[in-house]
Amino acid sequence: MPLPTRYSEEPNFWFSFWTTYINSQNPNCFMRISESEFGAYIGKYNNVLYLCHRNADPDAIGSAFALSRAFGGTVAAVDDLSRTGGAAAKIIGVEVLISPSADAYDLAVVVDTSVRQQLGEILPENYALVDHHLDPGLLDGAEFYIQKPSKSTAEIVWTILKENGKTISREMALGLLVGMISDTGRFKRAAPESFRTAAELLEAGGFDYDEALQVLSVPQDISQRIAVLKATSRSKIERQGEWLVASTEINSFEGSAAMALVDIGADVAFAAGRHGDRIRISARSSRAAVRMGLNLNELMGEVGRAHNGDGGGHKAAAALEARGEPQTLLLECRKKVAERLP
Ligand SMILES: [Mn+2]
Repeated sequence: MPLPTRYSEEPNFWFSFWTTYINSQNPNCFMRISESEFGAYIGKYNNVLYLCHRNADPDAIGSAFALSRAFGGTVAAVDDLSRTGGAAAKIIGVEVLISPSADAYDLAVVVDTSVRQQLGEILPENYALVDHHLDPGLLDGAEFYIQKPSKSTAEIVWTILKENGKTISREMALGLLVGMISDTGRFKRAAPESFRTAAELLEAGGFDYDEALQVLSVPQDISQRIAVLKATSRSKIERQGEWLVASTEINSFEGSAAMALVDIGADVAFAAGRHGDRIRISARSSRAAVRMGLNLNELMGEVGRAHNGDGGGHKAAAALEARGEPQTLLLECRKKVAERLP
C-alpha cells in the first residue's frame, strides 16, 4: 500500500495509520493490546518462553531478557545468535536456549520478529508478539500482540516495564540500550523518543554510554572479513539513472555484505546466499533511496512471497528467504528497484 512520503516520519500518523490498516485487514482481530496491559495478559500464563528470531540480534536478546526478568520466563532463539547478539547475551549474563521444543511452555512471546519464516519450525500454537516491524505476518493467530512502528523493540519493552511498574536492573537497562544502539545504527536512524528512552535507560542502569557501545565493538572474525571482501569485489553494479544498485552472492554474512556495499557507495545492495534448499537475500539501501520512497520491507516481501517464501524488515534493511536460483531472485529484486526509483 503506497504511502504519502511526507507523512512517513510522523510517528502518530504511522501508529494510527497502522492500527487502522491492521483492523481493516483483520476485522475479527481484537488482540492488539497496549503496553500497560502486558502484565495482566502475561500473568495468565505460568511458563513463558521469550522467543527471538533466527540469528538473534541485540535488540531481540536485550528485549527478551528484560521481559523475562520482569515478568518471569525463559529466553530462547531459533538456530543461532548473531555475532553482536552473542556478545550482548554474554555481557548481560543471559542463558539463551537454542531452538527448544515449545511443548514445555504454555505461551511463547515472539520478540522482534514479524515474519513466520524467521522462526523455523519452532512457532507454537499459543504465542504472543512484541515487535516493531510493520508487517502483519504474525498478527493473525497471536493470542495478543503489541506491534508499533518504533525504531527498536527495546523502546517498546522499556514502555512496557515502566507502565507495569517494574524495577529495572543494571543488566536489563544495558541490554535494552545495546539493542537500541544496534537497531538505530548508533542513533543514525533514531527518533526523538529514542533519545529520551536512551537517557532514561542510562539513568536507570547507572552505567556510561561508552560501556553500552563497547558491547557492540566485537571484532569480526577473519573468515567473515574475507567473505565480505570477496563478495564486494565480485559484485555486479548496475546504474539506473542516478542510482547505483549492487548485487552479489555470498554463502553467509549476507547482511554484512549488503551493508558493506552501501557503505562504499551503492544506493541499494542485495547479497544472496544458499542455505540448504533455500535462498536468503539481504538488502540494504542508502538514506537517499529511502527518501525517494524505496521501501525494502515491501519489496523483499513481494519477491519472497512470489517464490514460495517470505520477506520483510524495515524500509532501509530487509531480507527474504525463498526458493529458486540466486541470480533469478537478484534480477527480480533489481527490477523492482527500477520500478520504484525515478
Ligand atoms: Mn529490532
